[in-house]
Amino acid sequence: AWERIAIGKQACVLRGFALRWQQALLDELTHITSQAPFRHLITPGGRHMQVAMTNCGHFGWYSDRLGYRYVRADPLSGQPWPAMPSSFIELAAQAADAAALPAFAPNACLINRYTVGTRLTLHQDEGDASQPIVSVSLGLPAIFLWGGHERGDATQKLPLQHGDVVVWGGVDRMRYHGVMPVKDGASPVAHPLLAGQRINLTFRRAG
Ligand code: MD5
Ligand code: FE
Repeated sequence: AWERIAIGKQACVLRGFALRWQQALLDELTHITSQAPFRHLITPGGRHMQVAMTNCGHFGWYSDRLGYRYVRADPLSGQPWPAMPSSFIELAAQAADAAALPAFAPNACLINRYTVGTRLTLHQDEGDASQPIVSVSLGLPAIFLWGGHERGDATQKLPLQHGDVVVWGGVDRMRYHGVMPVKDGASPVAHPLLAGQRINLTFRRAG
């Protein structure tokens, strides 16, 4: 059972929506991260990101001294990113349908790993704003910071738990957002990928 909570004109939280897929997601994540391991990317300013990242799908989000961009191959291996599993595509498409932002066909999935203490500072996502973003939370809970269209706008604190899915589209797609430092706790699910960690899948249309 899941529940839909509106958080904007074209944004909502689907509480528990991903629980039905959790076993498939974790099995696929084990495979993906064996091919394309988590790594700390470098910002254009030369700093290591606290969040460790990898990708699957036709395009992967990447950052180095040259800037942010989507790339077709993993610079670590020179190989294309692992394919996006059908369970990922299905979950993202069904979540977008449930959020009334239908016909979502993601070709990029950024996989973020937060260990205890890791945060993501307030930022705006670049990219094709005509397409929604679907975000899946697994493992440790986190507090999502949700702002407005200006960096200085007030932020709302939104608790996200294992299995929650958030969908952003249309007028809400370019709002500032971030993640508060992840707190220690027992992961709600026993799995090596989730012990003391939060994993977030961010589905987008790129390229
Ligand atoms: C996370 N990741 O929990 C979040 C989930 C990122 C990132 O922010 O850039 O990897 S995705 C949150 C998001 C995306 C697009 C728009 C909005 C939020 N929004 O308008 O609030 O690791
Ligand atoms: Fe973001």
